[in-house]
Amino acid sequence: QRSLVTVGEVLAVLAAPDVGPLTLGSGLRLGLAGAESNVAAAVSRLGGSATWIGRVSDDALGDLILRELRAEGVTTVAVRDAAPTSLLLRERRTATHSRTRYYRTHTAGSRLSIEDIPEDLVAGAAVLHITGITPALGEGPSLAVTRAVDIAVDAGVPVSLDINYRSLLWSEADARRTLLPLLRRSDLVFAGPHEARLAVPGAEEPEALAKAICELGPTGAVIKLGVEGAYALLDGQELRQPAVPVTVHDTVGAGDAFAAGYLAELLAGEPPERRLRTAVLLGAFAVSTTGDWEGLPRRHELDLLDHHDDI
Ligand code: CKP
Ligand code: MG
Repeated sequence: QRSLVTVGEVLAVLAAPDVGPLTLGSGLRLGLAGAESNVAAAVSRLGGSATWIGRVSDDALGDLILRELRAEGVTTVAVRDAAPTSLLLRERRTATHSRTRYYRTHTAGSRLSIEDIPEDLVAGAAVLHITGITPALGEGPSLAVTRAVDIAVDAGVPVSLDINYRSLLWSEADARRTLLPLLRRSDLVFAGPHEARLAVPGAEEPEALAKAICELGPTGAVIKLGVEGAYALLDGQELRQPAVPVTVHDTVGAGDAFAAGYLAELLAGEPPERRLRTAVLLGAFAVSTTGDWEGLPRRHELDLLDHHDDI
């Protein structure tokens, strides 16, 4: 099977296990995160082939990142860099309010460059998946993503874009300016309503947002609606998929899980209805488990959330 190829940065997460302000001597749990690697790992767990391209630090954290991705069956195409791994600090300030801080400047991932993108690999991909996070990391990563899209478009490889707007990294105006040219050349776009409005201001409802996105070039737009499921416009065909009801534990990573569910079924040659169904199922796994991606299912576990009365 040809691979899903993605380009991004893996961060080390330092998550406070306790509620309240950080104190001297309080513990921090080490984890890994990153939208693109989340997608790659999730696709791999569903039996799809996934390849992650990026820069990782030349130290223990870099080793950990590569080891974990490889353990998940993801092919890694990584440049080792003397700069450190980016950090994401997650504080549980109150029981219901978490605070996130990035430490991701002058880091290995943010030094990604055009030369790090192997042409053959992208040209031979089943799909190139990119997100709005990598271009927000700086000029080098932004050019690298553009280069990957250039190669994909020239080779006829479909491009999938998750807008993934991060207000901590850049302004909406900067995001729009950089992401619109990428969106126009994408085939498939994933967005929450707010992210979609960022790309196509003026439209409000999911139907209008998807239509406006497709008028810019993509043949598919999938609007993620959280507890209301998803709305998709795919080759002019409208599809609606209700969410799977679960107890929400932690919503971070839900969007990546959703995209991965959709893309894994696309790689497997499944029809749109099935892609959307698996997408919302993966979103449900992500929100009802701890961690951004660790709780995502293997393919044989997919029906777990469908049959919760089973003993
Ligand atoms: O849109 P999502 O909640 O699915 O994305 C979560 C990821 O890469 C998370 O793993 C985090 O590290 C990040 O997005 C990010 O850079 O914000
Ligand atoms: Mg997202």
